[in-house]
Amino acid sequence: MTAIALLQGDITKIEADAIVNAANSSLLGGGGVDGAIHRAGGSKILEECRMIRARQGKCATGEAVITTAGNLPAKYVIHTVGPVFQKENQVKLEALLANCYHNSLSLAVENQCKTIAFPNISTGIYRFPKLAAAQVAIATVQAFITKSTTLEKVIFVCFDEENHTIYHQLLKE
Ligand code: AR6
Repeated sequence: MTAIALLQGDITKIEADAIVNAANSSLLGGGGVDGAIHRAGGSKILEECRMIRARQGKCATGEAVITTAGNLPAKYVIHTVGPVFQKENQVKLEALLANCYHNSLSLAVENQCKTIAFPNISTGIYRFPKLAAAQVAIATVQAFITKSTTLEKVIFVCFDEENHTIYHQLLKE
C-alpha cells in the first residue's frame, strides 16, 4: 500500500527519491518553487534541462521530464509544466493539471522511485484556485496508487498555510 503524507515546508529540503518541480515549458528555470530548486540544486540540474531541451524541445503543459537533483537531498527532480489558470477553460485546465501529477508519478515509477514529493503545482504564479488544484492533485494521486504497487510514499509539500489547511481538510475526508 502506498502512503500519502502531508508536510508544510520547503520541498528542496525533502529527502524523497524524487521531488517534483512546477516548471515552465522552457525548462530553463523561473521563480517560485522552480527558482528555489535550481538555486538549491545547483547548475547540474539546469545542464540536464538544457540537454533535454536540445533533444526534445520545450516541454508541453501536463508533460514531465526527469533530471538529477544536483546538490539536493533528493535523487531526482521531475519537472512538470502546470497550466496557467483561466476561468473560462477550467475543466480543460484541470485535466492538464491531472496530467502533471499522473505523468510525474509514471516517470517516478519508471525510474524505480519509491518516494515522491509534490509541490502545489500551478497554485502560485500560474494562479490556479487552490481548492480546485488540491482536489485534482489528491484525486489523481489516489487513482494512480490504487493501480501502482511499487511506490511507497507520496508526499504533498505545501509551502503556504492556505494550501496546507486545504490539503489537511481534504485528506481527512
Ligand atoms: N517548496 C515548496 N513549495 C513552494 C516553494 C518551495 N521552496 N516555493 C514556492 N512553493 P509556483 P506555478 C509553492 O509559483 O504556479 C515559475 O516561475 C507556492 O507557494 O512556484 O506552477 C515557473 O518557472 C505554490 O503553492 O509555480 C513557472 O514559470 C506552489 O509552490 C511558474 O512559476 C507553486 O507555485 C509556474 O507557476
